[in-house]
Amino acid sequence: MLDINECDQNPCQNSGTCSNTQGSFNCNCLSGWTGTLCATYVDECVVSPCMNNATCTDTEGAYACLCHTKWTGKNCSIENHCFSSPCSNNGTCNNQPTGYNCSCQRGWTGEKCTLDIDECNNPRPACMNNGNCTNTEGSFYCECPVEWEGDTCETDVNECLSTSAPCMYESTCSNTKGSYSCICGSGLTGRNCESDLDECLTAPCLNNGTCNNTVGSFNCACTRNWTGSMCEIDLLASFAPFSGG
Ligand SMILES: [Ca+2]
Ligand SMILES: [Ca+2]
Ligand SMILES: [Ca+2]
Repeated sequence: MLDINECDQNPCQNSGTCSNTQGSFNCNCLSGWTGTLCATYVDECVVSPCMNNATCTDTEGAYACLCHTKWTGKNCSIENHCFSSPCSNNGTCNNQPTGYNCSCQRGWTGEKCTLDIDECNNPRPACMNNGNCTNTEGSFYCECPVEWEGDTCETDVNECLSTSAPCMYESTCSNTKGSYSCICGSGLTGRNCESDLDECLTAPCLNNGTCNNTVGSFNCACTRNWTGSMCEIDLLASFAPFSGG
């Protein structure tokens, strides 16, 4: 016997799926629709799924419950212990079957997040690198040593980039973690190359020349017949061939 494939005519409505059978066909309806051809709309609210006097709103293929404040969950069947917003200082309330608990924001503790955490009294100091810690309600702040900066004094200050660069007389500045060092030019010494090196202490002037110390250098006042930066040149020897005889 010859079977007609009714599905060729798309008999199922509202996006129902058609399957052909011997002598007939079936429609498999999307949720929210029923009937042989999926032509009948189902109102999910008819069966009153929303509990505790909630308002039911029928939607296509589903429903939504608008719960009263003391109830929660898809069907408003779960008691909402968070309805009075019991967690302070922007803490998050977590509803539980027999009560609630609070997830507190940073800086707060206690059952209802009402207690300040004293960050300055922690075993691990809140301010790094010997910063001075001051506790405040819900937070804290640090006063950092000059070598460090940032909320918790965690960042090294690059002293070499400061407008008042510490290394003097154009000596080379090298930043380090928590400090800096200066590489002094010749004739200078001290942490910031601020001190002149007294070269005269090493008696650099030869042949009874007099040493004059200067900032960053020195010079020699030579005795008669000697010259050169260290009085090392004998004028008589140099010019002897040309001097009168
Ligand atoms: Ca605090
Ligand atoms: Ca530094
Ligand atoms: Ca000098």
